[in-house]
Amino acid sequence: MMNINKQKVSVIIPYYNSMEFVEICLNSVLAQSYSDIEIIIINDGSDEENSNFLESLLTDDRIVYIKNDRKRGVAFSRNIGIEKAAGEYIFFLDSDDLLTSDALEVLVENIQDSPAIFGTLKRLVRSSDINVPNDIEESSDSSEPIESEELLKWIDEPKVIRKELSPRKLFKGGSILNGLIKSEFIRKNHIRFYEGTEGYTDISGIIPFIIHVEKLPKLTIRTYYKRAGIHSITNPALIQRPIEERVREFIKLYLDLNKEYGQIETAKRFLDRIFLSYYRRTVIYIFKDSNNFDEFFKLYGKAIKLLDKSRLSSQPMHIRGEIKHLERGNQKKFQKFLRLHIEARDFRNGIRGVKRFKKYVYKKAFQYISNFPVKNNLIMFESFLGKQYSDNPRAIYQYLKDHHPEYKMYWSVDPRFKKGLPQTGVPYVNRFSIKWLFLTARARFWVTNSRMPLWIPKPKNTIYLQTWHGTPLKKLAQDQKEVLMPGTTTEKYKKNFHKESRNWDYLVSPNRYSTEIFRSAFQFDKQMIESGYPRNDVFYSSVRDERASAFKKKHGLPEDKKFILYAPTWRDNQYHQVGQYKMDLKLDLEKLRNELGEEYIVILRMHYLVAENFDLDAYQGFAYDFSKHEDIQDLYLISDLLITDYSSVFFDYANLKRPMIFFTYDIDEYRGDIRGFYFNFEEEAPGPIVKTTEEVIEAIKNMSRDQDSNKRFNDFYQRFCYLEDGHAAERVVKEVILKNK
Ligand code: C2G
Repeated sequence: MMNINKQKVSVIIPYYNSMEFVEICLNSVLAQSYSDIEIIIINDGSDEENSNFLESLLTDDRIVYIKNDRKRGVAFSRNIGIEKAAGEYIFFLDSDDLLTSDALEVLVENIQDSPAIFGTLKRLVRSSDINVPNDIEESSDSSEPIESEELLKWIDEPKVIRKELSPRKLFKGGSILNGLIKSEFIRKNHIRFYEGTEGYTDISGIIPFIIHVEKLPKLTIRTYYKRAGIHSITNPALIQRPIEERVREFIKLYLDLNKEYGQIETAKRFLDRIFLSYYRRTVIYIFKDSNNFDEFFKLYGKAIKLLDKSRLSSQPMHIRGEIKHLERGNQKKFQKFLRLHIEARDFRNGIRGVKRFKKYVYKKAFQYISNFPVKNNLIMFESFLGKQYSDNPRAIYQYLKDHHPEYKMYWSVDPRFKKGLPQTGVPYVNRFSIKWLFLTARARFWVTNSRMPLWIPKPKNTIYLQTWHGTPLKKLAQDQKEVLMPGTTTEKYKKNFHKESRNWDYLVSPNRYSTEIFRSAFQFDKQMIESGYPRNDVFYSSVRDERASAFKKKHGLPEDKKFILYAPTWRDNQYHQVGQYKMDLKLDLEKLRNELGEEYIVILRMHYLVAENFDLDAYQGFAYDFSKHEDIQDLYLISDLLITDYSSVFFDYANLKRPMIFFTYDIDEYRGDIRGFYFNFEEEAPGPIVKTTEEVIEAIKNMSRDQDSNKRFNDFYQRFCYLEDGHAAERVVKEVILKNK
C-alpha cells in the first residue's frame, strides 16, 4: 500500500548500463526548481559497475535505489518503482533522457484536478539543440552527453499554454513519458506496465487513460529532452532491434492486451487502431526482408482474427485484401495483394515531385532488368562515388585486366568529374545513365570503395565486393557517437549505413586491427577478406620508381627539389552545403617557402569531399594543388615526406617508410567532439604531432629518414602494414571473383 505524501513527486528511472547518460539524467532531476521530490532509480541488472557519482548519491535521502537480480526489463522496473513510490505524483523518466530545470514545477503548478498533465517533449538531433530556445514539438534524436549546467542556462520563461487533448491524440506517439500522473489515479486503476515484452510496454500504461479519461492537459512548454538511437551498440534502442523481433513482440502484446481489455469498447477500439497502423508500417518490411515468411504469416493471421473487421472499411483495397487472406490463410492471394501494396507505396512516393518521379521510373526499370539472367563475366567498378579512378577498385581492376582478360569491366563515373580523369584507356560509363542501368542491373560483381545509393535494389545474383577506403583512426559508422555531417541525423545516418552494409557480400580489410573494427562499426558478419589493401600493391611493385618519375615529368614538376605532400582529412562539421566541405588552409605556405623553399616544394592534396579552390598564384613553383588528381597513390610515390592529420593516408604511406608529420592544429576538438579515435593517437602516431606551421618547419628540419631504427615506427608498421606485399589484389580476386565463377 502506498503511503502518499502531499505534493511529493516520485520520479521513476530504470536504467541498464550507459552510466554517462544516467548521470546526466540524474543531474537534471537533482537540479529541479521543484524540491519535494523522491528519485526511484532501478538498476535493471546492469553489467557495468555504478559510477562513483552514482554510488555517492545513494546516501542522499531523496534517492531510493533498487537493484534487480538480473535484467528484467523496463516494465518490470517501472512497476517496482510504482510500488515503492511515496509521492502524490509519479513521473516516468528514461535514463538517457533529461528534464528541463523547471519541468516538475510547471507540471505540478498546472495539473489542477486532472489525473495527469503532460509537457512538451523535444527530441534531440544534436547536442547543441539544448541551447535552442523553447519551442513546440519537434522531432528526431540526439547524441552527446549534455552538461546539466547547460540545461540550467535555459531560463527564459516562455508563456505556458495549456491545451486539453483527448487521450487518443495525446498518446498518438505511444509514449507515456513526460507526464506527471497522480498516484491516486494509478492506484485506483491498477496501472501496471505489461511485462511480457521488452518494447511497446507504454501502451499498457496508456489504456487506463483511454478508458477512464476524456481530456488531458498538455502544456506547450518544453519539459523533457528525449534522446533516441544514438548509443546503438551498447544499448540498442527499440527501433534498432531487428524488425522480426519487434513484430513478434508487438503481436504478443496485442494478443495479451486483447485478453485483458478486449471486452471494453474504448480500449478495444484503441488497440485495433494501433494494431492497424503498426501493421501498415511493418508488413512490407517483414515480408520483404524476413526469411520467416510462414512464421509471420501465421502470426499476423492470429492477431487479425481478433481484429474488429468493421474498422477496415476506411482502409485501402490492397490492405483489406491482405488482411482477408491473412485471416483465411491463403498465402498466394495474400502475396498478390502485398505486391499491389508495394507498387502503390512506391508509386505514391514516386509522384512526389519530378526528381522523385524520375528516380521511381529508373528504379522500376532497374528492378525489371535485374530479373534477366545475370552476366557472369560483367564487373562494375566505382571509386569514391564515381569521382575518381583510384583506390582499391582500381588496383583490382588493373590486376584483372592484366591477368583475366575474359572479364568485361566498366568504370562507373560521375560525369561532373570525368574531365579531370584519364581520358583514354578506361571504360567509363556515366553513373545513372541508361547504359549504367543496364550494366549495373545485370553485372555479376559490383566493386566499390564507398556506399552505393540505397534506392538501387541489389539484384539477387549480384555479388557486392565492398573494399572500403582506409584503416580507421577516426570512429566509423555505428561507432560514431554523434554524426555532425549536414543533411542527416545520427539516427538516420546509422540506419542507412546499416541498411547498405546488409548488401555487402565481401569486405576487404587491410589488417587484423581493421577487421575487428569493421565487424562492429559496419555490423558486418559476412566474409571479410583480410588481404592487405590492393591499392598498396604499388608500393611493393618493381615499377614504383618509374611511375613516380613519369608522373613528375608529365606534370612538369622540378627534378631537383624534394616533395612535401600535405594530405589532411575533412572536417564533418565544416561545410558549405551537403557533401561540400570547407577546409581552411592552416599550413602557412609563406612561412614554409621562406624556411624550406630552397630545398622543397609542396603538393597540396585535399580530401575528395572538400570543395575548395585554393588560389596558389603567389606560390608558383613552390606549391601545387593536386586535389583533383585521380589517385593519391601517385602523390605518395613522388613525395619525400608526408604531412597529414587524422586521415587514413598515413597507414598507407607507412609502407614507403618515409617520414611523416602530423599537423593536428584542432586535435582536441576533433578527438572530443567531431569524431573520436580508436586508439591513443598521441602515443602511437608514427611521427611527430605538431600544432603550428613553425613546429612543422622545425620537425622537417630535424627529421630523420631512418625509419628502420625507429621503434615507434616499426611497431606501427608491424601492426598495420604487415600484410602488404604487393599481392593483395591477387588475393582478393582469387577469393571473390574467381571463386564465384
Ligand atoms: N584521401 C585522399 N586525399 C586526402 C585524404 C584522403 O586522396 N587528402 C583518400 C585516401 O585514399 C584515404 C581515403 O581518401 O585513405 C580516405 O580518407 P580519410 O581522410 O581517411 O577519410 P574518410 O574518407 O572519412 O575515410 O576507414 C577509413 C575512414 O573511413 C576514413
